[in-house]
Amino acid sequence: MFKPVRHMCTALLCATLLGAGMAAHAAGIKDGLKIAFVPKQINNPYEVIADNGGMEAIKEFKGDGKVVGPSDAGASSQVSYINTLITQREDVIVIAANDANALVPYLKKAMSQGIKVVTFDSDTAPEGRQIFVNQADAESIGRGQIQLVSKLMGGEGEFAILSATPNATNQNTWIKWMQEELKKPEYAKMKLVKIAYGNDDDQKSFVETQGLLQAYPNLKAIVAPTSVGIAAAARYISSSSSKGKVAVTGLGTPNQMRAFVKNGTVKAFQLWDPGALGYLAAYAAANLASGNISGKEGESFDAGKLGKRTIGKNGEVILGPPTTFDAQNIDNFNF
Ligand code: RAM
Repeated sequence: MFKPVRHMCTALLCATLLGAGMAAHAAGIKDGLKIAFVPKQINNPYEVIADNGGMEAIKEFKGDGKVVGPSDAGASSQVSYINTLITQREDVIVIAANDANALVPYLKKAMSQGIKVVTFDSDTAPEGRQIFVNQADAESIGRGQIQLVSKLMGGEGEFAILSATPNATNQNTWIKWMQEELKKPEYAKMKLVKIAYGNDDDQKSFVETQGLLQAYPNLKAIVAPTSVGIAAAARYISSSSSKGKVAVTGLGTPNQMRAFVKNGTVKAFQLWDPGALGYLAAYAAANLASGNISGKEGESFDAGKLGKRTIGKNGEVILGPPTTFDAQNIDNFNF
C-alpha cells in the first residue's frame, strides 16, 4: 500500500519538505523573490480574484508578493507603478496591460535592468515581456462568443458588442476573432451594429448599455467580453422593458452574474477561473526569475497545483479552455 519515496528524498528531507507545507511544489524556485502584480485596475472583482490567486502561489513558494495598480483601466495610469517597481528592484513585474504598445518602453526599461516581465490576462506586444500567461486560446474565446450569442438570438438579428477600453489588448484580440467567426455563412442573418466601450467602468458600461438600446430598437443581443461590462449590461436590462427581449452574454464571473441568471436576464455566459490565471502567472514569474525558463517555446515549468506547464509560440502559456455557465451549473462555482 504505502510506497516509500526513497528515490526522491531521504526520510529527514521528506519530513522537512512536508513540514514546510507546499515546499514540495516549489522545487527549483528561489526563496524570497519579489514579485509585483499590476492588474488592469485594482477595484475590478475579476482582477482581485486573479491577483489573490497570484498571492496564494507566491505564499506557496515563499516569495514576497504585492499588488499595486490604478483604479481606472488606462495604460498611462499603469506607467507610474511600473517606474516605481523598477526603482524598488522587484524581481518580476506581472502585469495585465491596458495597451499593447504604450507600456512597452517602460517594460523594456525594467527588463534592461534585469527585472523579468510577465504579462497575464491582457498582453503587450511580444517585445514588452518575456512570457504571456493567457487565460485561453484567444481565437477560441472570440469564436466561442459568437457561437454562444448566435444560439441565444436564434441566429438572426442585430447585436452589439459592449467592450472594455478601446485599447485593451485582450478584448481587441477577441473582437477580431469574433468578426472573423461572423464571416461564416451560418451567421449571414446576424448583424453586428456597434462596438461600444464601457472602459471597464461600471457606470460608463451601464450608460453605454442604455445608449445601445435607444440607438438600436431592434437589438436582439449584447455581447460583453468583459466582466465589468456584462454585469452592468445585465443590471440595466434586468430592470428595463428589454428584459426577455434582449439577450445579454459575454464573459463574467459566476458570483457577479448569479442573480441575473436566476432572474432570467442572462441565459449563458463564459469565463475561466481568474484565480487559477493569477496563480499560473505567479509560477511562470518565479520560474523565470529563478532561471528555470527564459520564455522560449517548448520550455516547461512546475506550476504548483496546476502541474507542469509548457511555453507555446511567442512566449505564451495557456491556462485552459473557458467554461460556459448557465442556470444548471452556476451554483457549482464560487468566484
Ligand atoms: C474584465 C477585464 C479582464 C477580462 C475580463 C473577462 O474583468 O477586462 O481583462 O479578462 O473582464
